Amino acid sequence: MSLNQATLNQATISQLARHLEAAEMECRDVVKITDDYPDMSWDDAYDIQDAIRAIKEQRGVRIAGLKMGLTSHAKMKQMGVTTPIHGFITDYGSIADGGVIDTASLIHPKVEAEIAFVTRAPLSGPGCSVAAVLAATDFILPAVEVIDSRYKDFRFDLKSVIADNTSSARYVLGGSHRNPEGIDLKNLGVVMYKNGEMVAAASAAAVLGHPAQSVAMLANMLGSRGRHIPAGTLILTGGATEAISVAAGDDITVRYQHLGSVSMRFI
Ligand code: 0L1
Ligand code: MG
Repeated sequence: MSLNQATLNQATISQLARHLEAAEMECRDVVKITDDYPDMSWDDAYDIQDAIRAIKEQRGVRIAGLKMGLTSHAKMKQMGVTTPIHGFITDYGSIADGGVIDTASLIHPKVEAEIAFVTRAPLSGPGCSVAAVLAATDFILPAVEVIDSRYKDFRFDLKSVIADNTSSARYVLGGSHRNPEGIDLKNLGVVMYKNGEMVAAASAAAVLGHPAQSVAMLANMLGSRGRHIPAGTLILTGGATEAISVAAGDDITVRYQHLGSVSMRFI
């Protein structure tokens, strides 16, 4: 049996999806699921994430886009992994730029400064490249992702966090968008301020060397599961900065070279 082959049966996949989705909706933490299912495979982990997506869609939630996680080499090294992971974002996760985020609806939120892409043509892998992504990009825009692992103290392994939809919770998109042509996306600077103080700074190159590489990798990872990125998809490419913990009372502003700024307040 290949290491990636599913080991969990459908009933267990469904039960674990309900367990993690309920933890998100009820805003309570749980222990990582690999404690009870140490042999679960990568396919099992993505199957649980897909089952969570199906539960939400049945409830009327609209899937607003896709996300890549653990795309910075620093974060991959910290986690001891070499592969980024992917998940989805929802309509209810969207917060307006300058808006308010209620920490009572989250467990232990952290913010990450990201670059978002919107595609105008489908992308598929294997073999998807940065050039293909840039040719298929409608526009890019600044984004902040609010991650909120459902696992106690953010303690998890990679399979558990894939199943938990890569800690996806909220996101704020900036109001200005740009065609990437003519922008040195690779060297685009990003600075994050918390309550007026600079807490993180990065170049977009922190995201796999170039944020379009993150989209290419997403297309290639989806390709291995027989899927693709449709035209018109919003994609969060992963944190350029490290994830910064936030609590009620915190104001976050991120300034992006060429793309303006994004801000939010936590209550
Ligand atoms: O969006 C992300 O990079 C988060 C991926 C999951 C790991 C975490 O919760 O830190
Ligand atoms: Mg992220």
